[in-house]
Amino acid sequence: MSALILHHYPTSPFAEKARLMLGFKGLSWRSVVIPSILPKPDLTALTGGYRKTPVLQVGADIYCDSALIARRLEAEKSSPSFYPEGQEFTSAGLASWADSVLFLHAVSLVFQPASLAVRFAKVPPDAAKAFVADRSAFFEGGSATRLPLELAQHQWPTLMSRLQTQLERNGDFLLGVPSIADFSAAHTLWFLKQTPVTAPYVDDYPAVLAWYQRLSGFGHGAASEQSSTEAIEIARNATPAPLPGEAFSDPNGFALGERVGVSAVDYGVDPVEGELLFNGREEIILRREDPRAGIVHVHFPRYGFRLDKR
Ligand SMILES: N[C@@H](CCC(=O)N[C@@H](CS)C(=O)NCC(=O)O)C(=O)O
Repeated sequence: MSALILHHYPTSPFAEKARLMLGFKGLSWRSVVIPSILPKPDLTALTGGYRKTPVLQVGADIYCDSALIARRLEAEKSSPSFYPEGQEFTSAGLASWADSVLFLHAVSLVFQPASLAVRFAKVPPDAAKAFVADRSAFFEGGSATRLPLELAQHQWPTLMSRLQTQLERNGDFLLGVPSIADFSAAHTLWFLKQTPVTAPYVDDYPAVLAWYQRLSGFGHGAASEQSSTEAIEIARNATPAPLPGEAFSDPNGFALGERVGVSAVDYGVDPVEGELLFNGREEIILRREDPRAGIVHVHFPRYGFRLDKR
């Protein structure tokens, strides 16, 4: 059986979501640390151009986006589940809202000057400048826009007060039992907790803080280090997993075998080109051949990713 390989870096909130998901499932995994800004030649040898963090690799199968990584981990180990029975729409819907709306509030709060000054205190000025430039370009061409700081500050107390009230009345987790919604909200709070400037956005709400600590308590599972060149070698020597069997007809007429581009809708919209191998309700799979990684199957969530003819 192929190992689970997470391509990530320590300071990425969505990577923290993936690490906590691995911890919740009690899984062992290999850790490949990737750069936090472009270029990322070893990552894109596997993905074909997708540059966001995290990415999960299982042999020659590459899973982009934490929403699909959650589904792949669920397939790896179904219990405990991210999608409590009878709450499939609510858990995935709330997770998707938290990953976008809640997260973009935190991005504005974290990118405020006082917070950046602390985060970059030990980073050489050129590296800090390069990071800020990378992230400005990252939002070009997608549907998401950066929230003005004033609006994020204005709306944050509403979001946290609602969360605080629900947690006080309704138990330990958002849907009563743990679900993907908890992990999608927790990584945003983790992001804010990283410096004393933004930690009060969480700490001022005791029930929220206790819930966040409950989720952090799941830990990260058992990780061992791996180099990016070893990961590429693993892909090269592996055969992609059999495709899922699912009858689905594409509403826009995309046919299997067609050459397509797949890109995120919101931000970080760099397209990945390949042959459309699978097109289902939750997942799109492209086949691509890479000079270093060989034949790989690159998987994307359907929701939040668009298909274009090439
Ligand atoms: N929808 C994506 C969002 C991932 C995301 O925005 N990741 C950030 C880091 S937390 C990123 O890719 N930043 C740019 C980079 O790492 O190059 C997911 O759920 O995985």
